Amino acid sequence: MAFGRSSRTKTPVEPVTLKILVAGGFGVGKTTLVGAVSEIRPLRTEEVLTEAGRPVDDLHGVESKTTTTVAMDFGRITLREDLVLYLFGTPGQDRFWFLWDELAQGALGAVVLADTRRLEDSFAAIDYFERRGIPFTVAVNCFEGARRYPTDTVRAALDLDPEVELVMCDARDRESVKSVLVAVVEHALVLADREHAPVAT
Ligand SMILES: Nc1nc2c(ncn2[C@@H]2O[C@H](COP(=O)(O)OP(=O)(O)O)[C@@H](O)[C@H]2O)c(=O)[nH]1
Ligand SMILES: [Mg+2]
Repeated sequence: MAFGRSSRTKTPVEPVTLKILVAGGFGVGKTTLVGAVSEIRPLRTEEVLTEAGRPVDDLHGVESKTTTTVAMDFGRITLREDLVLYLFGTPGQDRFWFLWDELAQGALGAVVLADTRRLEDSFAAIDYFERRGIPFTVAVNCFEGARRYPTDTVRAALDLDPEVELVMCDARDRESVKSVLVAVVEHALVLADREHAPVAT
């Protein structure tokens, strides 16, 4: 097929696709986060959804949670026309940990969601990514009714390395989640760049 120069310039670029994991304890908001930004109907094994089609402001956090994700959440978001993220929510239940290694294959980075009322629920995910050298960003899902803490306090409680970013978010809010994802991608790319940079002599 012959294309003139002008038609070639109009050919859309194939977007780069990146894989991002979404982890954190049970009820921390992983399914909510993926659902808030996904352009495709999130694929879930839980079909009795509480959050879909229901006003978000009548929810009261974990207390209103009636379903759980058995396998995983999957979603897609186009951050820019040339950059598409595939989101994979990690299974929240301990007995599905064996799926993580499979999911982590080829992931650029991860979001670890945390709830300040139950920070310890995020330790396992943080340990997991630290041990495997997968870049991650911690996003505190600010549930209403949960006390707000200064980021330094949360960082100390999670024992985060100085280079790990910690951001605040609302997992129900598209723009908020988008900025978390941008932070994750930027952080992971900086680390990847550093790893591949020629060693200074
Ligand atoms: N108030 C409030 N509720 C939230 C927020 N994020 C999630 N939820 C609710 O908390 C419950 C657990 O969230 P879910 O996404 O299922 O958690 P997961 O187990 O990590 O997938 C659901 O009922 C959500 O609607 C939030 O930022 N604020
Ligand atoms: Mg879930």
